[in-house]
Amino acid sequence: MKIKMGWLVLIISQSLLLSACSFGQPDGQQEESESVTRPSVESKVVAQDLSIPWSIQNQDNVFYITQRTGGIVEIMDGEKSVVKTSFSKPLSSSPEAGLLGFVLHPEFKTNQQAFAYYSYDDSGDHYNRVVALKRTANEWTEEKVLLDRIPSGQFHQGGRLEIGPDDRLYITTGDATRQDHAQDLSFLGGKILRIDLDGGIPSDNPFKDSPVYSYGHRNPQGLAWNRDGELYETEHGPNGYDEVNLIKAGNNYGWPKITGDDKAEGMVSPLSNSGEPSWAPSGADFWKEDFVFAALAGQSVKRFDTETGEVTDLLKGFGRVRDVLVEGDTLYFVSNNTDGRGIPRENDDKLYEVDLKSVMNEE
Ligand SMILES: [Ca+2]
Repeated sequence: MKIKMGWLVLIISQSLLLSACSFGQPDGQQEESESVTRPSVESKVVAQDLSIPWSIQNQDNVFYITQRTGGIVEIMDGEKSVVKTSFSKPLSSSPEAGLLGFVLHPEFKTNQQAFAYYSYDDSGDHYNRVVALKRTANEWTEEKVLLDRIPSGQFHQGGRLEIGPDDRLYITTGDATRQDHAQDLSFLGGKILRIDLDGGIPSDNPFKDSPVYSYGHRNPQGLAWNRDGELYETEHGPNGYDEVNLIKAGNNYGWPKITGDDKAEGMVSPLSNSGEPSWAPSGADFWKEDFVFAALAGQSVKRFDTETGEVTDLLKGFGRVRDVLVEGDTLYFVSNNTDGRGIPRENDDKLYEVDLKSVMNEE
């Protein structure tokens, strides 16, 4: 189905205040109440009626957005179509699970390949896997499983995929609520993994014959490299204490031994943490020197100033935000109000576009 979309400027004439109950103890979700408030900046709606959108890619003026419930939304010239994903296992419907990360192959234009991270159920147990996909005429078809049996649990799936400046595939995995996995190099949970695009283990990985790049993570969510090729990450902490980390090969980021500003020998503390309030950070990107990231519980796009170490709100008032993409001075982001923990507005969820220079002028 194709839906013609014009450029819409979202105007909410009055702010609505609503309440939502909190949902048990899922990840970083301790919002006591949520409010639907006026957007803090002017924006354009690029696409709407998305079903729990998770990850944004853009190449040659086509957006590719995964939906956690399956399918990849393609948006070109304001036309939206949902392209079916054909996987070898049925998607898990656990909270936070499903079709998560997605990244196009660097040679996508010629080989039509991409990579995806999804959760599935198998004989009563739950796992995540990383697969290579191919875009055929009518669907995205799974071609090869690159990494399998990544632990999945009730919460903390990880799931972000990014291709680094070194043309390797980086993968974030959650501890799947089994905390001790994060410190155990023999488990794939609670890690940042790094593999070759064909699924092989790079010979310069920090641990021999292991995809583990860094460990001691609880639920890492966003990855982005700055202009110097340094890797920054966002991570969900326990009841607040969400983190921004500078990731280096072989480092131990401390979970579950240390959180917040705690220090311990052989472990790396975050560059910044949220303290008690929860950001529930997710996808990330760089705009110039600033690390920009989505916040779910924090209902905003946040900016980590790499010089001062300060985290501030870049924009808010759109509800929960799952992923961001920066292209030049333009920020794209997807809301996540249909994920069962937010308050969906009319035609949610949406892909928004914002001019970052105007945002900075308004500050
Ligand atoms: Ca940590």
